[in-house]
Amino acid sequence: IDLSVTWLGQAMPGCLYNASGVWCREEEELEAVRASAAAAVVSKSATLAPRDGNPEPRYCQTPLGSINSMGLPNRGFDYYLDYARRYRYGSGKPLFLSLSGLSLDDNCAMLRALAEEGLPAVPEVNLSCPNVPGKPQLGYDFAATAEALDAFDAAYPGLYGVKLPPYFDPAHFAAMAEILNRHPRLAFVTCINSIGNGLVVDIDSEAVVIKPKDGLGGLGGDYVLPTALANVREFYRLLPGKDVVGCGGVKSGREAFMHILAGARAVQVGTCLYHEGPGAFARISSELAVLMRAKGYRSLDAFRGKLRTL
Ligand code: RRO
Repeated sequence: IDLSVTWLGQAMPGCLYNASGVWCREEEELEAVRASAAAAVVSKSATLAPRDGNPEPRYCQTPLGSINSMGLPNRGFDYYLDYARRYRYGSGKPLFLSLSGLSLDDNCAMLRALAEEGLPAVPEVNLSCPNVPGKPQLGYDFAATAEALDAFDAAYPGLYGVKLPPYFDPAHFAAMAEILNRHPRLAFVTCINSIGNGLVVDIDSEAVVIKPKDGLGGLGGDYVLPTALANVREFYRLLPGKDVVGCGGVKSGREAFMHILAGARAVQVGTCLYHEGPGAFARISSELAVLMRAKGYRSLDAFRGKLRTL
């Protein structure tokens, strides 16, 4: 069974890697992902300056997934740029740098700095951080997204991607696709970030489970799988010539298979990785291979995007 993927002109040894934010804030974590059965590595969303993030508790596991309001804790752009300078690209595992500037100027400054280095690292600009108090998600403001993508094109001469929030209406899929399709160097979209501003309630304490934003936070895990699949499938159809990276609710080979069937080129693991650690990549890969063998598929190309309708 061949789990390899050709993407961005490169052969990757598999299709799975970490979702940005999980196991990727410190160099040791990034290196643990690279050393695992993951096929690529993406770093924690960076701001220009380092940030401590929101007060704790700011992450909570539940029986159906997770809720977080981390608030963009990260080492600052220069830390991840320095990691990118020293990254072992020869391992065949692409490095993605997630960028989440607090302003359009900050995002463009990071993109220009990355471009000046001429590194093979690929930016994934985060248009969907739900957890900085007072900062709406860019991806829900279509005019601001259009303006941002024009500025990214001017700031960065290479291929790049964006991390999108979940959308819930066909009119929104169509409107966002029309904007994204104006940008040929926008090579991929990652769908989805967490479903923003959910509320988990603990009956025993009669309280919320995380401190920031009076308990509101981004949902991941089982809660989000159908929403993630809908976003992958819709953007796979609406963005010809671009790739879709699936993210949301992957905890076994079965969900990875579903994302690829819906059109995903590669698949990220978030909540499950947070709890299981980088050993999750070898487990999910072998489960995917077993499922493919049972179905008679020898490569991911054999079933990618082939989800049937009734
Ligand atoms: O750091 C966070 O709170 C965070 C970010 Br930047 C994001 O994009 N998605 C998320 O669930 N949490």
